[in-house]
Amino acid sequence: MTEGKEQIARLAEIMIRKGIRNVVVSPGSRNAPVVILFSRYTELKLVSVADERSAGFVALGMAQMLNETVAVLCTSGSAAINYGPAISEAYYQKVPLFVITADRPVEWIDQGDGQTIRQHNLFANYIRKSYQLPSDTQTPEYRWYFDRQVSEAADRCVFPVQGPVHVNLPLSEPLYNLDNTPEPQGIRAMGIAQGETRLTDDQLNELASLWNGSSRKMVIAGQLSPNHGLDALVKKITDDPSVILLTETTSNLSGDSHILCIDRVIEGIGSEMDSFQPEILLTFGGAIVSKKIKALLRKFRPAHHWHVNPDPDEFHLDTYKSLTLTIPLTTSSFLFQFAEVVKAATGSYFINWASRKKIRKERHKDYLKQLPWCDMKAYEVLFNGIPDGSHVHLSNSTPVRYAQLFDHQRNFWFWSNRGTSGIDGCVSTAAGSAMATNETVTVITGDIGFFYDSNALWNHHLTPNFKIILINNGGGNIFRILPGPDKYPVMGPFLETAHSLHADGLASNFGLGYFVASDEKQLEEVLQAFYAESQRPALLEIFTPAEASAETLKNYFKYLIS
Ligand SMILES: Cc1ncc(C[n+]2csc(CCOP(=O)(O)OP(=O)(O)O)c2C)c(N)n1
Ligand SMILES: [Mg+2]
Repeated sequence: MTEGKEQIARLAEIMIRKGIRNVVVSPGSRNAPVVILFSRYTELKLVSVADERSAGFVALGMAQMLNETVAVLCTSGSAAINYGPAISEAYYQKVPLFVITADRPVEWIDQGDGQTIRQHNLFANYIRKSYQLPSDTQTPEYRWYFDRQVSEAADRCVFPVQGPVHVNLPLSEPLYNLDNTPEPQGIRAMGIAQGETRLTDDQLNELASLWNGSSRKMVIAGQLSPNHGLDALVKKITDDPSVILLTETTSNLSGDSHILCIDRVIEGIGSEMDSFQPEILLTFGGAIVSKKIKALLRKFRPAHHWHVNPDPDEFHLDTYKSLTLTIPLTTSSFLFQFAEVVKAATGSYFINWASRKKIRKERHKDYLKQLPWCDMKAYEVLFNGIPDGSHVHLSNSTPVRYAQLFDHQRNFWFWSNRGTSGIDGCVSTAAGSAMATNETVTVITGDIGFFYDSNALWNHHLTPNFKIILINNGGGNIFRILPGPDKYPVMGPFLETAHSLHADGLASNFGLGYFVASDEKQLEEVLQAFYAESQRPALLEIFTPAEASAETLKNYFKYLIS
């Protein structure tokens, strides 16, 4: 047997050829040889995050911001399972993660060795594909197999759609005899040709004829990464009196004519659907936050619903129970083709929506004038005070919902873990994002989400452009807002999980600048100092009253329709 771990060097070289530059590493013995050999490659930047759950989300945030594959690397056993939450988020949000888990050779699984579990295909339901690599590359056959598997794994992170891929890497002992690791010879990294799918002319003409002949068309843009540059294409299709475009902050589309605050506009619309029901619904992008629009369109179904989605794992994604056609193209590829054939129609459909939007905007403004100190008031101040051009991560649960109630005429880029809507990695994801850019990255989080993911702070790589805004309303306020839970006495301890924790101790333990506000005036004053902190990451804790916050939001929707 030759010495060293030649396969690790092969793995590193293929990853580099595939453009993987960042590896988020969690400590362990089985993966130690990988860490040691990877560190010899200047092309690979290793980032250390001890907690694998947080590490997975840090990598997710980096991958999103860089728009490229980021690797994570951990040891064997339960360490690997801790990647689960980030992997499922990356899967549903289509973010490329290259997940490397070190393992024992297959003959040693379930034989009483410590820190050993069945790792092969561990993330079966939430992975583009899993690869079990050979435990050595000593024969030409194994080298051929190894290179092929790793090449395919890296390509599957980005093709046909982006997502997480798992590479299980068995390593035999000795683990630390690495100095004689030979230079890998004859690496064969296969590639994949770039291409785009197009609709046939017949199919395109059929869609154009339906579209151009209809006077009521609705477009809903789901979550889109800020890197997409779709505004101009979208405008070509929506600049039309018979078309209305509904977006959310997380769609990252800009334009004054869109309906951005969906819930505000559609509240109470059911009885007037004659003027608002679309005949054709066109959707693209990822998750939609608004539960109200889903409920509305499931009830008042359009005659045609076309969903643009190239992901074969989500073949007929029928969110509105009205799907008639899946268009298996990327959003830009479809819009590019479609923009060539659409013609503006006449009609009052856009005007109907625009007038309703205007009326509701006035109601919104009136309501805000008389707001007491509460979560909604804090959001109003924040969205006026966060610096222009910032990246804003909206945590689950209510931060991402409050953000949909404001108009955001200012220039923000929005991110949110809406793949699985978990509260378990929102701060870590934003931390990873901030590491990958020089721009300001703010995460707005609730208290339960913050304390849940407090290991996000346990990280030597946190950057001073990273700003955490914590809305501490003493528990999961969402459970006071949702209709239902508040009727039951167990709501407080078991759902809201009410508490009186403060974050100052955590901030000081992890070396963050700490700022605090407990009313509107303090918040306005402190924001500037908070954003001026340039030496270290900063945490702004905003204390808000639980009961008033929930009541204000519930009353907001009543006020809109009164
Ligand atoms: C991993 C995970 N566990 C549980 C939930 C269910 N959940 C949704 S919101 C929430 C409470 C969030 O509270 P907080 O972060 O304080 O936000 P608030 O509702 O007060 O704004 C919980 C437990 C979840 N989304 N993800
Ligand atoms: Mg809370």
